Amino acid sequence: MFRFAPPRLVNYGLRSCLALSITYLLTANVQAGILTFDQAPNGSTPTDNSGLGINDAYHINGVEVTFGFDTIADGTWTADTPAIFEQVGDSDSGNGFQSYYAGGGHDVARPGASSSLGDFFLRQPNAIGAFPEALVIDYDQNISALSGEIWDIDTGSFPSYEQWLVSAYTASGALVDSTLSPQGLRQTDINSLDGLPWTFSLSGNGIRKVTIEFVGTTSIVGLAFDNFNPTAASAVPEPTSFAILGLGALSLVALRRRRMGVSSGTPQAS
Ligand SMILES: [Ca+2]
Ligand SMILES: [Ca+2]
Ligand SMILES: [Ca+2]
Ligand SMILES: [Ca+2]
Repeated sequence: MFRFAPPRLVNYGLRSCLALSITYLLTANVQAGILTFDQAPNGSTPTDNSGLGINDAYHINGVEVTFGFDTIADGTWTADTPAIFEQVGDSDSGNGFQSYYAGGGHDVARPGASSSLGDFFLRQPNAIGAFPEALVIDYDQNISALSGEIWDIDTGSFPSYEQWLVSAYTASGALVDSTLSPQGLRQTDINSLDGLPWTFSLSGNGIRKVTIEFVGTTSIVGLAFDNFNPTAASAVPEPTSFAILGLGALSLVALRRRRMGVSSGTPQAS
């Protein structure tokens, strides 16, 4: 014989389910945070070709993170010049890259690109040409992983090429991890990264600073930086996992209800 469980037990089950859902949503929100640069740190829409103040921190994934270019060759990675918000698809002379496969304009993803530039990305402070020392990314606390995208690593002056070195350091300047991009191919080469992202990821203990240095050979250089996950997490549950989690919680409630019905209403064999 089946009996409804007392309301208190049902409430407990629903509360557990709700708590699990809220925990999931909070966790997913934290893990999935990505800086698209489609908004300034204060939430406003950036202005094309304007600077991101070197002390204007984005607050994301529980950390504060700032961006700026190091132009002074003094042996220290110190941001001294603002990175620039570049508007995707605008036609002025301030831009981040040439979009050969998107029709020859600037700052537009190649049709079919798996990632999106959205409305804005960050670029170098000067026009396309000689590159500063590095883009420097500073954290207010230690983190253990990060990922991001550098777009359009190619070259308009083959056999010279664009290439980037991304490095992570501790607060005391010890190298934690680094990764080297591919060398840029002719942008007319279908296998080049013209209008496409190269995704990097770094991990290790005590990361407090990240640098992106130009290590290529061409003198016609632009950096297009976007979709930065400052504290990349490896295990972001999929919506299907959430559905399974929800089903599991509901099954638990049903099981408890059934047990309650059995123990209180049906004689047990012994
Ligand atoms: Ca963007
Ligand atoms: Ca310096
Ligand atoms: Ca522009
Ligand atoms: Ca290009």
